Amino acid sequence: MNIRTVATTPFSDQKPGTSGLRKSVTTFQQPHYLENFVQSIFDSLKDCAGQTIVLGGDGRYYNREAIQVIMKMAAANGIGRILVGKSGIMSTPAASAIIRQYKAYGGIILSASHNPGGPEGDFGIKYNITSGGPAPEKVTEAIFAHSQTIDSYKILEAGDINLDKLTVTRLGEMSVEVIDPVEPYARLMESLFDFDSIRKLIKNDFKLCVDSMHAVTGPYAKDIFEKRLGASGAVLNGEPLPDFGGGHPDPNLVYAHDLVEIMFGDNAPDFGAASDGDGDRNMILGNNFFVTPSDSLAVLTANATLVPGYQDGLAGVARSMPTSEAVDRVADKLNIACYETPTGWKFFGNLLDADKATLCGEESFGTGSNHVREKDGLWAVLFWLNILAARGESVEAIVKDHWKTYGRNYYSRHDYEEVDQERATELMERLRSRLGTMTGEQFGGYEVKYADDFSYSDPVDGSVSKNQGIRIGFTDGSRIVFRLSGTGTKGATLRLYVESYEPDASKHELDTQLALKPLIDLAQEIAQIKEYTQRDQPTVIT
Ligand code: VG1
Ligand code: CO
Repeated sequence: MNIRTVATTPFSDQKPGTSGLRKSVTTFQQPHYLENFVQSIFDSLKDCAGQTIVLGGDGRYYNREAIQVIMKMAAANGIGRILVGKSGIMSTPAASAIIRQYKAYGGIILSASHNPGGPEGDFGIKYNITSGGPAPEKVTEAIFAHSQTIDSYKILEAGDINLDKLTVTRLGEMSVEVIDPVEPYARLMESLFDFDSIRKLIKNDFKLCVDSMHAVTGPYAKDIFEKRLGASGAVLNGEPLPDFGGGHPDPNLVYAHDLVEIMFGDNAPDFGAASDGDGDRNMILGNNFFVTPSDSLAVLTANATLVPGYQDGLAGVARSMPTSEAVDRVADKLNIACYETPTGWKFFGNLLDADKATLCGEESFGTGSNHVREKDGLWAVLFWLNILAARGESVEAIVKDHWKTYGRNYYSRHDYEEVDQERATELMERLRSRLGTMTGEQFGGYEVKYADDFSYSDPVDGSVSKNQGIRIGFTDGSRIVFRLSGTGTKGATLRLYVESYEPDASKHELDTQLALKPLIDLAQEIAQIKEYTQRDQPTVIT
């Protein structure tokens, strides 16, 4: 076995963000860049010698090359076995499921999720722990610390492995198994949902359309919706492409335009959904109807006992801080706990492991449960289909009925992408400096009830995460939240989250942007967004 030790020097920018290390492909293509980070992962793992690691990615440009490098480095670092997805493909939730099913030590997932791909696009890498979940902050901090002192990495000199055949081979002493990344995931889904009733629903002329956006869910969606559930032709853009067909694999109303055109056109199907680059996000649409992710979490929670995998009820729910409080009202009624965590799925891991929460969600089109430790796009689609089959009503009717029962949380997120980093930081600093004196302050009809920079104490391990976003809450229950993205790769992205609560059912039909206009104007006044970002309009409104 020929292990080469290669001398290297640190890169200062290898600090993982909200979800792993994300950079442009060209950054990753610099000599030693990928290798330094991978070696830092292995160096920060204790007792990983001889263990099993799961490996795969969303199929974006540079996926295959990176996989070959990582496998050779794993072999040189004493890993016992690698389970790699066929063609290098593995969705994020499937990787989480496979880590758990095979009792692997951990996993390495190659994805920049919803960021564009291709030679000019982005690439990313994240490490998942034994539970199947994203590495918690103490692990990502250790990886970063190693990356800042690294002086060499180890790699096996060997030929490439054929990723396109299901085989078991060796790289040095390490076993390499190329596995089917779809089957174990599809079986898990069959164990949670009532496939028979969904199949019947589809047979009864219920039409659905699932947009995989030329990203990782294509093979999963074809297997589950077309093959197992009989919805032939339901999958749109189902071929994973290295550049996602030039698109932006972000399932929202702006980027999932193919689906939006179909669902808001004449003779629209009954149900539509889209997923992102790595398959952990979902957007749910009815015929001419958009379900906000925050409402989706609330509806799934309220209807969970209709689904076999959750028929005994939920231990609790959790949502990220900027996610609307719609689910809080359901938890209240069900008399179960509701946790508020910082943005990013890694903060749900402890709550799921400790069985404090069963369902979790984020406003950014992420929903999931304790079946894995990642958010799960197709799981959410199946959950909705199961509810639709059980209730026999339309998506719109179910959501409107939900509002009638719980009131409606009008909710929107405005993103200002690629703004100047320094100015965005200044905007946040200025807001931060005003927080101490804001409580009780009156802005037009709004009185500030609290203003803080969100800090989270994990109820399981006691770890504290500070500076997680600025919240300004008003006495009428409405809120505005500001934070800077931790996944962007160009300049800064400012996110403004706006929410108001309307209990009166006669006022549930307003256009969201109109209903929220007074608060959006107020956010502008308080944060001077236009002045700082030098933009008149947000880049994306969801
Ligand atoms: C965004 C979302 C966050 C999500 C994260 C990773 O982070 O807001 O809710 O967990 O992306 O999702 P940020 O820091 O840019 O706001 V994914 O599907 O990109 O792995
Ligand atoms: Co994603």
